[in-house]
Amino acid sequence: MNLHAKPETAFTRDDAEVRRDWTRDEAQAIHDMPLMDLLFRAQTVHRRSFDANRVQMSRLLSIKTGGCAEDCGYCSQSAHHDSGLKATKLMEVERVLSEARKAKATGATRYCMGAAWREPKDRDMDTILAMIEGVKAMGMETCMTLGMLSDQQVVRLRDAGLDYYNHNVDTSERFYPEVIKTRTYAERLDTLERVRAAGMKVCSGGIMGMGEEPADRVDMLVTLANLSEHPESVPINMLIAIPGTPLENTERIDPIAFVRVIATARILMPKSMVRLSAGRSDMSDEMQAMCFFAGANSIFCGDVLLTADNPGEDKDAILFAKLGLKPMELDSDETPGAIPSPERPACTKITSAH
Ligand code: SAM
Ligand code: DTB
Ligand code: SF4
Repeated sequence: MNLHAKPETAFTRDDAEVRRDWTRDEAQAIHDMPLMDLLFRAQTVHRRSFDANRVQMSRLLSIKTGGCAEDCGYCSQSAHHDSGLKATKLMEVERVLSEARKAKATGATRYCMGAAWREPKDRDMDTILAMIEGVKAMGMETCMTLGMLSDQQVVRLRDAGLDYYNHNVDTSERFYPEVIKTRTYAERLDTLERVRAAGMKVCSGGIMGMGEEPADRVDMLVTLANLSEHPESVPINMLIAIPGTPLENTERIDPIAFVRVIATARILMPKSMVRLSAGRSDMSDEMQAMCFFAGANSIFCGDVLLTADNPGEDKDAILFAKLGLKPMELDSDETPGAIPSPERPACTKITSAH
């Protein structure tokens, strides 16, 4: 037996290409590879396009919380579930800008504003546009997630300078109706195409651990990888099981199964930012380190996501120091918009922790 043999399955010619013709069998075979081969291949793909020690930092703000008409089974903000969350009105522009200023001071390079809407009402659009213009003027990238959009709304958001629109497919087409009944998968894809056609960058991913099968995770990634262009940003969330929602008692996804999804996303979409999104508060340092090794290169920083907990600056600073990770800065060639700055911590008060 040759102990030094290279695992043939770990290398393919195609890994340098951005492909949009993945078959589900190919993707499933990648997902199911021996873990060491999968991680090695994902890391190899990752290093072709990115500095493997840099992580992009985004910050979230809920600009309109709760009372949402949709029935997404995971969500604390749906009016269909009793999560105990207090609904709020759309935030005032000045308050959003003051939060954005703080986020920038802690190093976030992208500011993501989320509203618990099925779709925005036209009467709210002027306020939304003022938020985009204000955040952009601070020199951060802007991202919004407002639900479905009409053609007219897409154009107004783009003209105000919105860089990214987040709209997740969430899971496979097959599993989707088990989680959400008030809108269809096709409606979700329509909005994504509308955003893309208007020339904005797309942020789209999903949630792992909602009771789906591994095949559903693969199908979701194939859907994203075969869109007309790959989403520039692919958030992979781990379900935060929220009391009062239909998914509150769902069994947690196995950490290695989650890492497989990250690695498969990296290989299928080699030039996209893969964001290790919701659920980090329930992940060990080791699990997060494996996710970064598998090709995740973006996180949400700060101690709150939209309504749920996130590790916060101090914990992330310690993790980054342990792993030797550094935040990405804007205006780099490294990503759709980020190069490393040598020393500056992002969203972090870097402490030395070994
Ligand atoms: N209402 C908009 C929409 O649904 O597109 C925007 C906000 S929504 C909260 C954004 C995304 O957050 C969802 O698509 C889902 O993927 C993720 N999310 C929401 N609740 C979550 C939870 N409990 N755990 C993990 N991810 C969650
Ligand atoms: C995404 O995929 N994850 C973020 C962002 N897009 C908008 C939201 C996570 C929400 C987690 C649950 C909460 O905070 O309520
Ligand atoms: Fe509403 Fe978005 Fe929550 Fe669904 S995920 S209930 S659309 S806020």
